[in-house]
Amino acid sequence: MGIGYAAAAMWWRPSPERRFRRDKYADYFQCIDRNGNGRIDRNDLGHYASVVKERLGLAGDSPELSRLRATTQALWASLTGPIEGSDADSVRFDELVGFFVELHERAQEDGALPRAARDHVLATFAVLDRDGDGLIDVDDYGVYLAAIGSDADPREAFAHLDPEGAGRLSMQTIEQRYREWVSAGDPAVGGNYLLTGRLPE
Ligand SMILES: [Ca+2]
Ligand SMILES: [Ca+2]
Repeated sequence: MGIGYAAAAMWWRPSPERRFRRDKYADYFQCIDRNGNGRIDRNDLGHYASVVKERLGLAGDSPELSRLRATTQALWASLTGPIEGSDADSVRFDELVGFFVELHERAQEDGALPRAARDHVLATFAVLDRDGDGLIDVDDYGVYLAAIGSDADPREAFAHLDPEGAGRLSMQTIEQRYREWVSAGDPAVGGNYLLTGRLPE
């Protein structure tokens, strides 16, 4: 009985670090659920691709647009693939939070990013790296933020990811920032900005 009570108290009153992580995951969900129907599915990622297409004036038959469609599709698959839900074609809020909580716990245990996290970070990197040259600059990042509907200032957010001012982020740096994004409970950590460009409210 005492254990049940303690578990319930923990659920209702999570530590500030846990609450902060959960709020981050929630903000990310809200950003990628572009049509706000409480599920992440193909339509949301299709919306992402159309915003980028319009913003950059990409022609319907351009290689940039094909690449964009392929990378957003892979990003969607990286989230729906490892999450077993009642409906394999979409991801609910609680499923996505569960996914990140598990990544966090597994990374705490053995320090390595689980396979599912690696797929998600690779897919995110490919979406960010529009020209496929293996580096992300502030313009790439700004396009991503606009397309997920984040109101963050890209320069300000980028500075948190790139404190030394190199101007470009490699896959290795993005992976490091992704680990921070998943696990940091301290708002001062730069990686908190990675997926949404901002701290949760
Ligand atoms: Ca949706
Ligand atoms: Ca690039």
